[in-house]
Amino acid sequence: MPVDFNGTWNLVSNDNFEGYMVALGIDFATRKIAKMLKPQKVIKQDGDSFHIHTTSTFRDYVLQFKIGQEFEEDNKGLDNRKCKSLVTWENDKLVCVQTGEKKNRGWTHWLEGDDLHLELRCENQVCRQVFKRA
Ligand code: VLZ
Repeated sequence: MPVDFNGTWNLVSNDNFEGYMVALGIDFATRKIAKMLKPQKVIKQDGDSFHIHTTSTFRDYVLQFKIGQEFEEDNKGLDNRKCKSLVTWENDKLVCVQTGEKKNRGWTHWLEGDDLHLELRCENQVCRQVFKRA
């Protein structure tokens, strides 16, 4: 049985989002706004299909994928760079590799107790986010 990520999750901590955004080339003005945000994630998981909606007062981002099926991701409203993304299970972690212009780009989701964790990686920067159930 895979882990169940279904639910609505509110950001409670956000370590080095600034470094992650700098690595992505997000401009100063956008970073100033973005780092104040407390995004919410709505995750819908049905078998191997996922729908992750990250919402905030500033911008929204929607990601839909199936485990093991590579897809083109446009990162619209983030850095707007296209990449090829592939999400797989690594034990109980959901691991995404985003292949493109930026080295070492990807993210990992996992559950720890009642918390949802997200590690966002780009080049030599790692951002660590923790979410609690809404
Ligand atoms: O999450 O890739 O859950 O896509 C932040 C929106 C969205 C706020 C961050 C605006 C998306 C930021 C992180 C403006 C620069 C992400 C994946 C894993 C799903």
